[in-house]
Amino acid sequence: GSKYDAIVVGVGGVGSAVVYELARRGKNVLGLERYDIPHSRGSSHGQTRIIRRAYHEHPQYMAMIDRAYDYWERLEDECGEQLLFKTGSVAAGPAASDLVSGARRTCEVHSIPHERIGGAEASERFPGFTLPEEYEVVYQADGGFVRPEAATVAHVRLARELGATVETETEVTDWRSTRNGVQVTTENGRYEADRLVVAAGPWLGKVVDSLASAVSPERQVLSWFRPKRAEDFAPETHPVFLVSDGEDIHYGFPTYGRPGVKFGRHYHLRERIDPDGMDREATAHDEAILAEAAGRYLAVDADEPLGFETCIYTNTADRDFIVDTLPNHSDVVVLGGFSGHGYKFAGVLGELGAELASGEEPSLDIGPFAIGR
Ligand code: PYC
Repeated sequence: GSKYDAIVVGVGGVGSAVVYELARRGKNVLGLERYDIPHSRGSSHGQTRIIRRAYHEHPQYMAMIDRAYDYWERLEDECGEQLLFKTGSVAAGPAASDLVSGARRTCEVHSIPHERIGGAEASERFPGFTLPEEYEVVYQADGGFVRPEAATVAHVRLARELGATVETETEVTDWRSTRNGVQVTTENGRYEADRLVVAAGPWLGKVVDSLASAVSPERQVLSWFRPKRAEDFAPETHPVFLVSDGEDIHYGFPTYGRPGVKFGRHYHLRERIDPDGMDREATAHDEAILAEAAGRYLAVDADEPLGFETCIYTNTADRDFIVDTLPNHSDVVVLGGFSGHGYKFAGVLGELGAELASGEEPSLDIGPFAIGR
């Protein structure tokens, strides 16, 4: 068949953005997706993902977060749908916790407007919370959530309108570098391109053997709980939140896209899994630990969960991303290892992937995300 400028392996949260950004640059692009658009076996389902400026992880994400907000607003204009909801974000916990001290530090270093309030005051202002009184809370008004499934669908629709080809239910079984590009083998045939972009989420270590030990897929369980008073969890009323107990971080959202309050535990049980063999049912143990924590922090019926979903984090050793070309394969771009905090950047990662796959200088410093860091 014809030779593409680029083939993108994985058309999920990030891969769909790469396909769209390549199509916007006028490239002849093929996206290969093993499941459907969207699907719920990877890391970009469950209706909502947090976006926040109070980035406790590291100030190195700040340039990227500014770009992420710009990206979501642009994509909303292009697809005609609301994808970003600013609800405000809360980081709560002991003042000395990495979460709260990191959120505070990032806001101070980057002059981000924020408020510091106590746990009792936060629970008064946002009555969905039942936070410990002695907790410190960093509230930042620009925080909110984005809609992963809707954005994946929008990226693919817009990319197709620009001439991109996206094949679904098509598993990549092999790829190799050739003298003048790459050859990709699927169950349905072989394709050639100048460049390859791998955005395979938790399957990254399977698609790129040399990265198998750099990434560790982790089983993550999401839960939905019935609020005691629905109005306390409307997106106009309740912020997205992360709460540290000094050790673990829990997080959640106002009600959107599905009944109830979505709640999870960041680095849930630290279970390393095979994305093809993972148990996708929530166990009694999953349910018990999520219900206990939800009951601790939120005005919800913790004893009667409304439902669960499993999802996958793809963790690197330092929890920072991988955005790079493969050593000795400058025509192979890798985007992955988002370690449970990447989705908010999906569009920016799409831009960076498209730049690398077009031989352009990346528009942000990707040094911290180098494979060999
Ligand atoms: O990146 O904000 C985030 C987040 C919250 C829970 C998991 N990731």
